[in-house]
Amino acid sequence: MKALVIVDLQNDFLPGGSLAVPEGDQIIESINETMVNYDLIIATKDWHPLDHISFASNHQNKKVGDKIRMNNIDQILWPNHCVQESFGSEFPKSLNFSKIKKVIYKGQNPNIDSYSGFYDNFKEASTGLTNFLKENKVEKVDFVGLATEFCVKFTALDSVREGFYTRVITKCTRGIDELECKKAFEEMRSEGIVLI
Ligand code: VGL
Ligand code: ZN
Repeated sequence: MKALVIVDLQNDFLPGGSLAVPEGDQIIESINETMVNYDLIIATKDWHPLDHISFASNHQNKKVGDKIRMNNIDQILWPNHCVQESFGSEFPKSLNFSKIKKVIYKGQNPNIDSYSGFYDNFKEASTGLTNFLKENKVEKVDFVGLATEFCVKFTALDSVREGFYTRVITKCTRGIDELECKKAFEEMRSEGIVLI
């Protein structure tokens, strides 16, 4: 079985959203078109409570973009985004989301961020994505979505570590920073992810 995982394609990550990825909207049509090639389509959603640790608004004297050290890991502070049940957390209307069989939520724990769709940033809590893929006899997983150098990268890296044949469809991803995206693609390739 071959699955497509759409990473964090949510209004807040699109132009006009609170944490907009440049050109994030330009991948939606190609994602809709490629859906016909898969047995199973899954989406991840960033799904934060209002008091989430990654929001600069929850830290005194800190601003968006600042880095803090929390529980031995670096945390970048973001604008409020993908708050549970908000418009910003929804799929864009133009995405053919009726084809999505399962939504995997991440980032619900207020004290820890979760870039990967498989595990939180401590590598402790699992989202259930591995089990869902295995229950459905999936061996091959292709990834698309936002943002290349954060959630797409960390999700794809966990996928290959979990033993899935893992590919990233580069034209169906967009990132925040061009140089960081280049580095992210190199890291993914060096870890055994196939870039197409
Ligand atoms: C993401 C920053 C914060 C992402 C999520 O989906 O790449 N980036 N939360
Ligand atoms: Zn987030």
